[in-house]
Amino acid sequence: MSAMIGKRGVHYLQKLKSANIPIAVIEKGQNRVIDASLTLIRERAKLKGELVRALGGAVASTSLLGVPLGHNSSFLQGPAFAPPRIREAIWCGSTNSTTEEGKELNDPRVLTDVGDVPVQEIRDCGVDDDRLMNVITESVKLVMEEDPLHPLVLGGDHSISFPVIRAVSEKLGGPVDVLHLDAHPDIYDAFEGNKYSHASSFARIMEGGYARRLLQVGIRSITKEGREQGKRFGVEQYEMRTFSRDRQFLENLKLGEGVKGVYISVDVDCLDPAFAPGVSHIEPGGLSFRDVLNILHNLQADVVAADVVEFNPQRDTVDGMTAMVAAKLVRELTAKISK
Ligand SMILES: [Mn+2]
Repeated sequence: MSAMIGKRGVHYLQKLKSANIPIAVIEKGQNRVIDASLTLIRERAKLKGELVRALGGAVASTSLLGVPLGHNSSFLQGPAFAPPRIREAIWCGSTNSTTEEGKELNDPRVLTDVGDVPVQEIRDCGVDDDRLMNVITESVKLVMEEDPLHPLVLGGDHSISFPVIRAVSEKLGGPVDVLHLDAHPDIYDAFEGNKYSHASSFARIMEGGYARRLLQVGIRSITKEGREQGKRFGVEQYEMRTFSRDRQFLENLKLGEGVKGVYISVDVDCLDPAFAPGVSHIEPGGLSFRDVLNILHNLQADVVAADVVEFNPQRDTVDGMTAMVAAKLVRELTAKISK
């Protein structure tokens, strides 16, 4: 057990316990840290909500929320360091602030940022993943509370899509359709004994009834269990080996009719590593960046929220190519959400 905790990163619960601090004192402290964390997100979301409402005219406005969590990864933990790198690349002077279809990102009615959920501080005081996932869900709901803000979450590893999609579904009062771009189906019942693993998030989402349809696109690393779980939950899995055949359909999707909206989850490793080498699980044979943009640009849907996950800065090229790729995904998703 301690070896597993070590592998999942800095976690001080064992240390706190061995220091003979009474459990009641630890719990009281944890509650106060969680309260402070939620206050931070609530107040930042209120600030950005007031700003957007003061400017007027926005029906839906994208707001970035960073979730720097990497300890539910099965291989490397670098995605915890992604949010600041993505933000930096969004505003990189080498490009301009206009999306391909003409949205202005420097207009706060299009894009604001409510900062990061303080994942490290929450874990440092020994909070377990059940509660951490609840804090992430509550944080997303706090952003959605500030109409017209819509969350675009910066991961972090893919484990965060479960608490985020749970929040979106619960807040909207019903399931959403989910478009999931990934090399992997992330639908193991549990991975290495961890039900919150980044390889299990979509099992939790389907069990919870948070998604009506789940379309997985870009799949090219899938086991027998991945296919069986896909069948069990009625997942529409589109594998890369048949992409040339499926392309016409996938580049003209219409989703979300009869449900509360559409959620898009983009694992950066959906892309071929030639386009995005800075990921933990390099899997050749993936989508081109233009394939992904065609799917997103032509999608007919009310996109209510999204995430971009699994960018690992520790594996990026020295000139930060994958950071720019992740940032452009965020930019184009912002355009898709904002109205
Ligand atoms: Mn993946």
